[in-house]
Amino acid sequence: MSLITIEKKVLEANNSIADENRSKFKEKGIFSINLISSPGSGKTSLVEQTIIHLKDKMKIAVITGDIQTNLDAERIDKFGVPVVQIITNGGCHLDASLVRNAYKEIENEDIELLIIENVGNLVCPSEYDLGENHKICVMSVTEGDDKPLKYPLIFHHSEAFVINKIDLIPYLKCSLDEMRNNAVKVNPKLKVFSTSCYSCEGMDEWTKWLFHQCRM
Ligand SMILES: Nc1nc2c(ncn2[C@@H]2O[C@H](COP(=O)(O)OP(=O)(O)OP(=O)(O)O)[C@@H](O)[C@H]2O)c(=O)[nH]1
Ligand SMILES: [Mg+2]
Repeated sequence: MSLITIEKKVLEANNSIADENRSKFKEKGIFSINLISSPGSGKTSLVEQTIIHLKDKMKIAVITGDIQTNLDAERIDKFGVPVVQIITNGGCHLDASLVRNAYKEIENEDIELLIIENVGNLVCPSEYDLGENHKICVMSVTEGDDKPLKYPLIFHHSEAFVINKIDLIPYLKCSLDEMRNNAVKVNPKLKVFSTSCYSCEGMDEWTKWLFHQCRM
């Protein structure tokens, strides 16, 4: 009983900081997305491709979360965009106060699109509002087409679903249609993209949609 109360209080405190983040981002004209996936689905690869496709059209910054390393920030830094690494030291998700502190490092930058890469975890980050405009769920085809049904929460909360690594489909028993249908069964409003960060298939569609969301 008391555990439930504590959890509720933690989430309420988080939500109020998330609202502050959202107001600040709005005031600064920043559109933000929160990328959520299990480890290795391709979040950082998607961030890299998104920067390549959109950097001449808009000013992008990245906050990236990791349990232990700054390897993802090093990868993003090579693209010359402002990037802040949050190391959670074991924490399995980002929360709004971590994002608030990270944003202070880049608040003087001119930013139109803020990409927040969450810690690799398909479950815990789903519950934490960071103040983003959209949560985006990323899943790779190697994870299996039944996973949207098995991990529904993130699909309920997401605006879009990026199915990544479609270049690997010929080698797998995963059905792209089945994965898409299962996701839409959980959330009929979900916008679904299929991408490969290797061949760049689907990248134009994803980045055009994202650009449009930012300018709406
Ligand atoms: N075949 C294939 N491999 C990919 C694709 N996208 C990413 N990868 C590979 O998948 C591995 C993980 O990619 P990352 O971008 O590091 O994944 P991530 O989700 O950021 O990982 P964490 O931050 O550790 O959770 C790397 O070896 C990538 O090269 C893709 O579209 N196709
Ligand atoms: Mg990563």
